[in-house]
Amino acid sequence: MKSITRRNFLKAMAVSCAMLTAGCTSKDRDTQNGPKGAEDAEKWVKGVCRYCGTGCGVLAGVKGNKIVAVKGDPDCAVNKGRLCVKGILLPKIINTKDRVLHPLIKKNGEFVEASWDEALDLIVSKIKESVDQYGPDSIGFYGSGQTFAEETYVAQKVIRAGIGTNNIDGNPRTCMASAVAGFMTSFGEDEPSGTYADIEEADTFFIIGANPAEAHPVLFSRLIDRKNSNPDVKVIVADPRKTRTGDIADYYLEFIPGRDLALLNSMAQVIIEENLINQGFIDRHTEFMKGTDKLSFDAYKAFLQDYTPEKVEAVSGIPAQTIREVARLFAAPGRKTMSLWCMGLNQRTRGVWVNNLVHNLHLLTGKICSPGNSSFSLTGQPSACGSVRETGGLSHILPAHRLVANAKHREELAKIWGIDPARMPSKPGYHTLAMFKAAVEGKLKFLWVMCTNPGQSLPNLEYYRPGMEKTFMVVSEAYHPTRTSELADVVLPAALWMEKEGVYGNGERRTQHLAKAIDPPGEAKPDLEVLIEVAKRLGYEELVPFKTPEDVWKEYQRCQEGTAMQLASYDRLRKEHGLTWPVPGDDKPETYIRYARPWDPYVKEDAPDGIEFYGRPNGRAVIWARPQVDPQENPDAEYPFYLTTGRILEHWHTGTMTFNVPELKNVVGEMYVEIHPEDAAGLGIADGDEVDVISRRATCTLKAHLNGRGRPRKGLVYVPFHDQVKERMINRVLLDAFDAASKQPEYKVCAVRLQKHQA
Ligand SMILES: Nc1nc2c(c(=O)[nH]1)N[C@H]1C(S)=C(S)[C@@H](COP(=O)(O)OP(=O)(O)OC[C@H]3O[C@@H](n4cnc5c(=O)[nH]c(N)nc54)[C@H](O)[C@@H]3O)O[C@H]1N2
Ligand SMILES: Nc1nc2c(c(=O)[nH]1)N[C@H]1C(S)=C(S)[C@@H](COP(=O)(O)OP(=O)(O)OC[C@H]3O[C@@H](n4cnc5c(=O)[nH]c(N)nc54)[C@H](O)[C@@H]3O)O[C@H]1N2
Ligand code: SF4
Ligand SMILES: [Mo]
Repeated sequence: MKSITRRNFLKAMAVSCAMLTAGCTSKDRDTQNGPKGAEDAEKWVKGVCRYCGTGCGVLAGVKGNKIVAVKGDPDCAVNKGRLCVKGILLPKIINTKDRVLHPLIKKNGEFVEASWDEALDLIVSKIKESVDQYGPDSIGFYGSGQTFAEETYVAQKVIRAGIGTNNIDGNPRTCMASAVAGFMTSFGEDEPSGTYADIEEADTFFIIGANPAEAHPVLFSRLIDRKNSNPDVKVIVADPRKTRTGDIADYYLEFIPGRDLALLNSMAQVIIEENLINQGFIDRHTEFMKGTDKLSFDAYKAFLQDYTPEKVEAVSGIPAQTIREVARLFAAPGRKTMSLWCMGLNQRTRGVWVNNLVHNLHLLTGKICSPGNSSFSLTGQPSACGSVRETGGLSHILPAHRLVANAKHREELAKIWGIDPARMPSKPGYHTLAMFKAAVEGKLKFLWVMCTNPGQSLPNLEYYRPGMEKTFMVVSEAYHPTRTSELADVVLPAALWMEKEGVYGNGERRTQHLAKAIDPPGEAKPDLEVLIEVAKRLGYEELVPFKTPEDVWKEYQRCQEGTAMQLASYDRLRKEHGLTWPVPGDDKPETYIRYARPWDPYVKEDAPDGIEFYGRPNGRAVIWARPQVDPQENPDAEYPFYLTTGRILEHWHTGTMTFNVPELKNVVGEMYVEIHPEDAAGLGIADGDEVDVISRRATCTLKAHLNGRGRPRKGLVYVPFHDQVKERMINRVLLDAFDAASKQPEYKVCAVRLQKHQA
């Protein structure tokens, strides 16, 4: 047995502290004693946590028309009974004083209660008026990775086949678009090949641009369990700011924001130089490309010569020796490697490229498509995959991973929908920032926002908020006022989590059913009912022949026929605790690993090694030559600091839900700016001082945190974006540059100046 060195002891302490700070319940407490309030429950209803893309299964304890407790579903493979603090406290989001209970219409600048009839009549007349006067492209719908699959499916059908525009987009554009385009360009199909089950198989974890200790806590607790159970498990964390995730790392790579393309290329350079590649895998399953051109392996090798560890040390700030060591560990023969990333890579003007570069490392080493070998993009929202990427909730995609620009795909859908294919608009619609820009410019006349809060979550808010105010805007919301609903013309009260039935799809391709547990308060209605009612009033009855969510699901399943994305039936989803697609029939099992036999039924029987990237015309995945390109805005003499933004464990996005939970609000009641102690000293700033964070766009005033739970490198400051108070709404400060391919905004990097606030 190894003796416990001081270093190992400290590491073990860090692991157990991280587990606690991740705020996860232990399995035992949850399943045996039950959470507080459990003894009052008359029945338990199966659902899924409302928050992150981990997709923990929950059981909601119901008494009368109240949820009195929530516990982790012990039979759900994701969490096996575990929940993090936010999950456990879910009942508190339901009965709060700021729930919207009746439709509201703004009259002379004031919101007044209205009947549903009045609100819907107004909406329908506005849509008709806009289409008549300005054409279908004057209408926009902005949706969410937090609605149910059925809701987005119906919304996109009505917008496309009814109104006749592809102007439907949603917050996954701000979140997952670069990951989608990364998967599409590397593998020809969206969504990861592996599942969370790879966590229990992997030996090396490469976590880059993600903080799962706070953003995917239950997954992080699985990773810690894996690490604790096997001393050979190693964790590499690459992030410009040391987080609670970085605290458990064996290798922590701190670097200059935006310079990770160079890091990833350098790891590839070492892997090839030291012959740690899997030549057979490369020969049989990959091809090399740069731009639109094919490349030879030799040309790719030559491209990488700009990225030797010494050159990249100079660019990124990571020591050359560390780059070599982590590249060797990543590629070590006989070890299984899982990469995990999230917004640190996606929210970048080179988000797609940097996604490609992670996939490259797995393809070069053949560490993909077998248990524990996984290039795994973490998904943010509970149903960004299930409800948006899969149902066609973005302006360029159609249901079941089809494309707007593909005439055959449009025809297939027109046939299922029983409409003339000519009614399917062929031009992709506005992506998120283009849609809100069109509002500013007065080109968008009618905007429907559902289950998202762009008045707080878009970047460069000083520019976009006036557009929301000017455009006739309908906001379907559970709470009022929010930073978006305050700008609305009509607010529609939405039924919340467990007040309606529907399906979520999490980040590992797991489709999960949520049963209705209680009735919504007041006159609040499920978004699906409202969408169907508006469609009917617009005269599109034939498009919405649905009485229940299950009716919608059945039609949606027809859209999946003939694709590699088949989802389980409602009957099965009701009974089982989530299934990872493809599930090509009610008698068929779920799929653990895609593109590989024996799991994936779509791989040809005679595929070499049982592997086929069938999304690509030649069955080969692409290894991309992508150069380091810096972010859009970098520090200079006037704005000498990098600013990055993100999340903390206790709060969810715009805080509408979590600030209603006293236990969470009491831990962190307002957002702050993390500053490196030396930078702070240089500016005469002490811990707790008020600091102005100033960009070319706006100024925020926030309390300084030195040595907080996140410790940014020198020259970098960090602000969580959960605060609703205007002076602390950091998105006013951010720029709205976006990736040219994915159109995802660069929330992660811009330049700011700091000064101690003068009252
Ligand atoms: N508690 C909580 N959990 C959540 C959410 C929430 O609001 N609250 N939201 C959910 C959603 S929708 C999402 S998308 C996920 C997001 O989950 P994550 O992406 O894990 O969380 P973030 O805090 O946005 O950003 C992760 C890290 O990116 C780093 N980063 C900044 N710049 C760079 C860079 O140039 N390169 C690299 N490699 N990293 C960089 C930041 O320092 C930060 O630590 O979380 C989900 N889970
Ligand atoms: N600075 C900065 N900005 C960011 C990011 C970042 O990292 N940094 N990340 C971006 C990312 S990844 C994301 S995903 C977005 C998230 O940004 P948003 O989607 O704007 O934020 P949420 O607070 O999740 O908004 C969801 C809204 O839906 C409401 N709601 C809840 N349930 C229901 C329902 O059933 N029906 C209806 N109609 N409404 C409901 C909630 O009250 C809430 O107001 O933020 C983006 N913005
Ligand atoms: S890890 Fe995510 S899905 Fe699981 S309980 Fe926490 S917030 Fe909910
Ligand atoms: Mo997200």
